[in-house]
Amino acid sequence: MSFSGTVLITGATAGIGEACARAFAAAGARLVLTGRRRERLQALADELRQAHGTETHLLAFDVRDREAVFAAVGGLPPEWAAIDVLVNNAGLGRGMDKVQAGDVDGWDEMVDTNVKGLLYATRAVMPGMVERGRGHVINLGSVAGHEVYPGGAVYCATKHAVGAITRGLRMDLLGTGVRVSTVDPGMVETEFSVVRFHGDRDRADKVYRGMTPLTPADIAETVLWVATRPPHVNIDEIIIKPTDQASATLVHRSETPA
Ligand code: NDP
Ligand code: 8X3
Repeated sequence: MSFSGTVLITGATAGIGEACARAFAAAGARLVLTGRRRERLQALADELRQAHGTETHLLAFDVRDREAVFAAVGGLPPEWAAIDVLVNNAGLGRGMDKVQAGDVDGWDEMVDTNVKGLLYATRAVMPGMVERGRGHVINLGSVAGHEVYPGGAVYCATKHAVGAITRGLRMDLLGTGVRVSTVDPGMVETEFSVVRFHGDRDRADKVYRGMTPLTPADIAETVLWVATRPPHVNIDEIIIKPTDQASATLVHRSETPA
């Protein structure tokens, strides 16, 4: 698959966003890479330049910071301002406590990042796409946007919101030529579970024990495929799960986790 446009990826410092950067770079894209950890953005940019000659522009900001998002996108130099694809990937889960014992700071983090951050990035990029009469917003939803599981009420609510925003945005953009899609993975082994469990690597490892999860590259390949359909084709949503996962809670494991 080849792609010659400019792609802005939120959360390109790890996991699925980083894999999307690699996939789009290999396909020939120019990349605006964003995330809070600037040194990781720089290392990725260096790697992609060496591997594919990829041109990159780096923006380190927190998607929860509304002013920072609008300043970063609004301040793009003219040669980087025309974004063809926005990959709204930055996101996280925090904890798996029951609501009645929930960590309220974690709720704020999830809602502010997964819902409000996604909206800020979309609002900042969208006017240019509408003006040019083309563009593509690809959101990272989740199986958690289709199902709910114990201890996941707030995370699942944010991903249900991503689904609602995706569908509403597609209606709002009807007739503009701008496409809107969501790619909704099940279990993908990234830093997601380490972040969810506040750095508890052993607990994070247990999430994937005895089963074969998806890789970030599996999802990146799907995102690239969605972006490279002909302009008259809009892939609305794709749910992609490991073969070992039948639902958010039903996972086949070859051994019982300790
Ligand atoms: P990772 O933790 O590996 O990566 C998350 C990325 O999001 C990092 O690049 C991080 O960058 C960025 N990010 C988080 N918070 C912020 C913030 N406030 N501002 C800017 N960037 C931020 O997780 P994944 O790659 O797994 O997750 C990517 C997306 O995929 C998320 O939306 C997640 O909900 C979704 N998803 C993940 C699944 C999984 O099983 N892993 C399954 C389904 C969906 P930095 O910390 O440098 O800012
Ligand atoms: C992340 C995967 O199953 O924890 O969206 O919801 S899950």
